[in-house]
Amino acid sequence: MDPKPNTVANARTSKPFIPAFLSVLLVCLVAFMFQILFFSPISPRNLELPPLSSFPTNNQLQRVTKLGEGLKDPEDICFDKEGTLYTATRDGWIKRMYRNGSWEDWKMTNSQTLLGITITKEGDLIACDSEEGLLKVGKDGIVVLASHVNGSKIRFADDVIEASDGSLYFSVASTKFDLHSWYLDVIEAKPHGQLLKYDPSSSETSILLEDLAFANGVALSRDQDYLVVCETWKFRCLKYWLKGEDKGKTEIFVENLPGGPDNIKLAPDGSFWIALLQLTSDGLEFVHSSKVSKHIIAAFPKLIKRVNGVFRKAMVVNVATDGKIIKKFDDPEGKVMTFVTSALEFEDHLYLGSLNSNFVGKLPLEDKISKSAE
Ligand SMILES: [Ca+2]
Repeated sequence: MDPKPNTVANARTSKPFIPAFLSVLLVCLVAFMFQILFFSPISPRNLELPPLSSFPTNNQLQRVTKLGEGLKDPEDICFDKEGTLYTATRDGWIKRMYRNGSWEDWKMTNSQTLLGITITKEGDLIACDSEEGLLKVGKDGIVVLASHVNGSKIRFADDVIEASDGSLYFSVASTKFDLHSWYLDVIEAKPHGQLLKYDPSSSETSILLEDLAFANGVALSRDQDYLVVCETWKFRCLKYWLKGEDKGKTEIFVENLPGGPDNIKLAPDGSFWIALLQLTSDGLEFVHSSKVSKHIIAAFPKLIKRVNGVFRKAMVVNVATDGKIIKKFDDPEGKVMTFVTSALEFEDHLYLGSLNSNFVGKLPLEDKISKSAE
């Protein structure tokens, strides 16, 4: 038997197979890309990421004690005048913790999309429902305060604060994407956010600012002369003047933050605590400068989870009124907390909300505790 003729024959018959195979592969690839680009939910722009932070990394957020273990994604927290802590959880409850540490399931809202909350001077709780708008939760039940603005449905209400005149200032993160696809707004990197005002005397809602880059946390300055609104994927917060000669004008409050600002809270000393989302996993920064990558990621939800860094770390910063970062606290490996969305200072402790923790974190602010002991 001579194997050579067979080998030659095989080689002859396999030759046309290679170009045919490559053509099929190429057609499949083109069809795949066409499918992804044509049906893509996003129309992306490139996103400039902030420079690396000069603040050293620490493990401060790994020192938290866990309050109310079993809570489902307590995104935001607030306190009433008596020092009772409130949080809205993903299962629709507004829950509260009394000073003695006991928890109560206070009100069932039947909403799985609650985000920012605040307590009014009347003692009602105002909640942002990212599907319904602005809710008032009080002794008399639950009322939708604002569901439309300029004839359009309010989508993705994110955070709210009450001014001393009773006005409610609140953010709309995105008029295009919903809570469950929030990361698409980040990778699309086009501004769809708004800052709104609800006037209780007229029950009217108006638009103060548009074209914000995922409008997120809102906070009032200590004198209530300006409002700060966070733009998550621009890594900055804006100052919107409410009083004085600059009333109605906007300027940058802080930029190049080492993460995307989520909720912002006024601290007792007049500075602000801001929770920073780690929007990109280490090594995947290139995704934000490649439109093709963005389309591919938008087509595969599992890839979104891989690129998004919020489930891997946590970070909060304390920012002075001049926009300088005073302190930064991290959980760099996400050992105890990830996806921290809120940091609220109350009686020398920082209370931390998260969209990926089943508790509220409580961190002692050692410098303040030792000062009050002096
Ligand atoms: Ca938020």
